[in-house]
Amino acid sequence: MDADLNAARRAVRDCRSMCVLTGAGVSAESGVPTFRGPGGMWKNRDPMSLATPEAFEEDPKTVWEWYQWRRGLIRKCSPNAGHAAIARIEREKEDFLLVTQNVDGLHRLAGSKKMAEFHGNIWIVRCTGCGREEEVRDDFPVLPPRCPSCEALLRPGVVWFGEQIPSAALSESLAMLERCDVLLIAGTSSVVQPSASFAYAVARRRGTVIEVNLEETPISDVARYSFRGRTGELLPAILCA
Ligand code: BJW
Ligand code: ZN
Repeated sequence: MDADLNAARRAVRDCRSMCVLTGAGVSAESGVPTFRGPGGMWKNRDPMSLATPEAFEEDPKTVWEWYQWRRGLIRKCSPNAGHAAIARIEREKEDFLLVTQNVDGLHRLAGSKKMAEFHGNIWIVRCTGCGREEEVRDDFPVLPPRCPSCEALLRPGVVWFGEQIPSAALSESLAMLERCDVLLIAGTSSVVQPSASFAYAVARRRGTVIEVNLEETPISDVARYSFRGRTGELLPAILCA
């Protein structure tokens, strides 16, 4: 383990081009619930009735109640040592991209700038009628909220199952996967596509894949170094050597 930790640290230290992919586990120590696994939000909820365009069409109020509840939780959370370590390594690398599946905005609060928000952002709302987008931090007094310009329903600016990844985030990420020396994957169950395929793309061309997760995942065997533990401890250990 220690030898691997040193080797992973060296790989990070010596690389020119680095990509980091994060998931809900990175925000867990900040108090943001994950989706799957113990304590995950989907233990007693059906993802298909909350995170699909069909669910929103059928019952926008229930979907918005879930998002308003999550927005309330996230508002009280602050970035942790894992977010901070990722923000710090960005400043040391010539070529860097953080791809986050998280919609909570905590990476930005920690200081990350070179970032692709792969599944959108929970603070952005978009009009289903005129397409107008804006950042709204406050609670909506009435659910589901409606557009002040055209009265159509507003929706959260996140990516639901069956929807496309935002095109700029996708193209930036795919280009990075072609050239990065190191891909660090942290706190994701690696079951949601297309981000679950990142590890294979980099391993195929012999780039170094490093994983940090409490548990084994479908990509653990693909990673050159796969560490079991908390991102709040392991990310500073790997990135801030
Ligand atoms: C810790 C920790 C600690 C905890 N320290 N670790 C190819 C094959 C099959 C299906 C598909 C396919 N291509 C596309 C699909 C369909 C679908 C998909 O992938 N389905 C699979 C589930 C089967 N994908 C899509 O629809 C995507 N769109 C797309 O591909 O468009 C083109 C297309 C469409 C349709 C067909 C084909 C092509 C869009 C995916 C959108 C995902 N949206 C969600 C919810 C919306 C955002 C929100 O409300 O927040 O995004 S789903 C949910 O899962 C959320 C997350 O971002 C995402 C990933 O979850 P994540 O981050 O991995 O969290 P968890 O909870 O799963 O895991 C946490 C991990 O952390 C665990 O492993 C813990 O152990 C660990 N952990 N604490 C270290 N302290
Ligand atoms: Zn509108």
